[in-house]
Amino acid sequence: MAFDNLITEKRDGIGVITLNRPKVLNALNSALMRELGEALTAFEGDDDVAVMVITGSEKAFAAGADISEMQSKGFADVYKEDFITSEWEQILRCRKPVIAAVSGYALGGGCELAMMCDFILAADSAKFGQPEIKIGAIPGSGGTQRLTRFVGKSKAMEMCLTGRMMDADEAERSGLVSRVVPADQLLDEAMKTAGQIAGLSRMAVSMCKESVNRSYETTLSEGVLFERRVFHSVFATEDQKEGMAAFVEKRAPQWRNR
Ligand code: CO8
Repeated sequence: MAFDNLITEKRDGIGVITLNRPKVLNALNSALMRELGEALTAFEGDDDVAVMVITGSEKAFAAGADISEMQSKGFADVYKEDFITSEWEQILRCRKPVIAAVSGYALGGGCELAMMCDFILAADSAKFGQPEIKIGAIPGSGGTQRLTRFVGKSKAMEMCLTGRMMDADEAERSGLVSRVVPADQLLDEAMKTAGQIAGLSRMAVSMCKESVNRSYETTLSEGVLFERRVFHSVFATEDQKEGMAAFVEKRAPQWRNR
């Protein structure tokens, strides 16, 4: 796959997508987001890929939606093209896990993009924020909603109302990121974590992802019921038979992804 604004690579069952507009700190313009959607769709349909990693540069994961591209749009333009939902949310349609590996700035749409991934691994240099308020706007792709669920109302409200950035330690303390690693080890750590997941049953991984995500959409009792039904369903898979047999026989499982 050749793109103008991304670099993609496939390695050991992992599809890596590197946002690549370094001159503008990976500002997310519509061309980049269209390409990101295409790359995710291609990896999603590729049997050689089990897990995806989205990353940026050392200085920026992404410094937000491209302000130069947005500045002259009017209400009718953004309303008619339903600016930002469809293309930008392609990531939410992936059934394979998607990991965000964030170094440097993840601001505005960059922070929102990271939060749409299944989890965020952060370099110690990472800085998260929703600074749209400083340019007379508000977050437009889930920032007010997802950030609030990650870090709670008080912190999310302060960040969205002031536009202040959160460093990697605060992000880890607040539950926004799963782990912080030294900047020079970020991609290696992301690949290692992705590799662990890629070595598991794809059926189980996908069903597990679906169950965790359900917790965001429903009540606790409905979510637990959903989980139990999915848990029951794993007993219909060959991988559950294989995984449990391998444990009992003290050998490595041979996943069939069925
Ligand atoms: N859009 C366009 N260009 C940008 C952006 C951006 N978001 N961010 C940085 N750039 C450009 C700069 O204009 C500059 O270009 P040039 O060299 O031609 O002048 C270049 O990148 C380097 O930037 P700086 O010189 O400013 O670098 P600094 O290290 O001094 O500062 C900052 C880095 C703090 C990140 C600063 O660039 C900044 O504040 N950027 C804007 C951050 C921002 O406001 N982001 C929110 C944008 S609005 C948004 O995201 C709405 C989300 C809607 C939904 C999206 C769905 C996913």
